[in-house]
Amino acid sequence: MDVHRAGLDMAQWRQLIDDSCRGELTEPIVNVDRSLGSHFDAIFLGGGSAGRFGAAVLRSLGGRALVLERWPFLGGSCPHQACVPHHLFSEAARELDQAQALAGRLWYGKFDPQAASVLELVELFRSQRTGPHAHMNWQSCEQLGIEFIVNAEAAAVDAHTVTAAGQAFTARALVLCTGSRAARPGIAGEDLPGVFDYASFIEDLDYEPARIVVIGGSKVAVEYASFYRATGTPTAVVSRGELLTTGGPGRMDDDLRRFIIGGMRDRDVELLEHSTVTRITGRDRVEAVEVLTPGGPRRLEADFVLLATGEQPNVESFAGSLPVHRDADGFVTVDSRMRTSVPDVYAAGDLLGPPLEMFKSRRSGTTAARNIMGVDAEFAYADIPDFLHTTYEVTWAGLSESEARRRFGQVVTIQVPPPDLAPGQTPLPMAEGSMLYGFTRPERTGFQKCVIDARTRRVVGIHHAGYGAKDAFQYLHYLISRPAGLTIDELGDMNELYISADYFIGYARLRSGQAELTGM
Ligand code: COM
Repeated sequence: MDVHRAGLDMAQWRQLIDDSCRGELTEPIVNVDRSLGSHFDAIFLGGGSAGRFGAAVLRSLGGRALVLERWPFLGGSCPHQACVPHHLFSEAARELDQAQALAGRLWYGKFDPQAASVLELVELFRSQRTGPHAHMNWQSCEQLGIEFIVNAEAAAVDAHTVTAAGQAFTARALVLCTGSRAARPGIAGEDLPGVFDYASFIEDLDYEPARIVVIGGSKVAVEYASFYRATGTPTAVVSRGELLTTGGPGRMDDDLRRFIIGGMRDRDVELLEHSTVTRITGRDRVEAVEVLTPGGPRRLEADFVLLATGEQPNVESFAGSLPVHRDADGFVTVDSRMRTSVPDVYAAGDLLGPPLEMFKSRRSGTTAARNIMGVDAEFAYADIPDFLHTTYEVTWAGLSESEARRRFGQVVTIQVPPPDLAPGQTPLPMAEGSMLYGFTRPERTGFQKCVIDARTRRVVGIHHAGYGAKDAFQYLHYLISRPAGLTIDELGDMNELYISADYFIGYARLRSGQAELTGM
């Protein structure tokens, strides 16, 4: 179907995408300016964030880009199975958490777990997800002028040639951005009905889970377990190591981690750390998960299991034709300009492995585009701002306290609640988003910490659990990572919009005049 210059509106895009997702429209949807031929400056193999943003920037720089995507929409897994549903569920988790905590108080009625349905939220997402999809296609077409073919399998023939929709297209450079998918851990019984990963959970769930086991110890495990439990469904997490230590201990501040893991325990999420799943059992559907825990074997009854055990790269469309170097987990390796080991072949997005975050996908795509267009650009993503959701929004950037102490020795922290008060002894950090908890359940208002190198007075780490601070971290991370850094004195000189979700500015001001910094 040729849609070039058809000027499809949002409703028409929704219709096309819906028809394709239902399998009623199987032909490729082609938005290519045929008058310009079939040669491009770059072809992006994959139309997720990396491909879409890369193509837009390549076009801004005067180049011609083609994006090829097997799904009928651009934007990739984010709006289909990953970030967007996750955010919907996390917002629901936060609302439900409050409804449970305040049940019978203020305007909250008795909490009715029967009324909070996992299935209903999944169905809501499924029924409406083509809205964002349509926006991606409409914006790419009408505002960004990106040429693309969606709803079509594509394959790399060599470093300059790709086939899609029964045709060959050539380019000066190829950008591989085919993404990743949930890895299967190889546990006996993992193919039973009722065993899902984050994608099949969205696609296939057709019953209301009554007992849930989540397998894994990383963000996905913690986030989905928090959501399931917030609906009132009994939920257990089985993790081989300590939760949230993926990427090495010290990646997340210990006090922040304790606050959020403790918060999950308080909300009756059963956490089995240092435990291994030996098998998943059941007949027509999963019935139990057998686990070896430090205290001996356990059998966890479950009618729903979520595998949250990592990702594997999608390499099928190029692995046979392009011998790009890959790491031990199969992810494509690139240099700081996103160049693979094969000349003129770049890679971007989740195909590069963790962190599987939006900023990395988009920026790696645009870095590749700039280099292809002769603009020298590098992108290092080792130092990142990061976040996750439990029933809280948890955000951090820079160094944990322990890592800062290791590197700088003399470190000062500003922490709320302060180390000498237990959560519950103070309603602080009561703030935007946690006022109701401040006056009803003070132990639930959140946690925050600012880590300062005492010698240079520079802020080297910021950590937050609460609501509404994530936005600030995008900018704070930039400020603290600049070569000049950000001193506590400069932070204390900013203008806070009281009572903002984090206290960093006000608390920095309380200490900024000190010649010899002390913590609080
Ligand atoms: C966001 C998708 S859901 S993209 O990054 O805008 O392409």
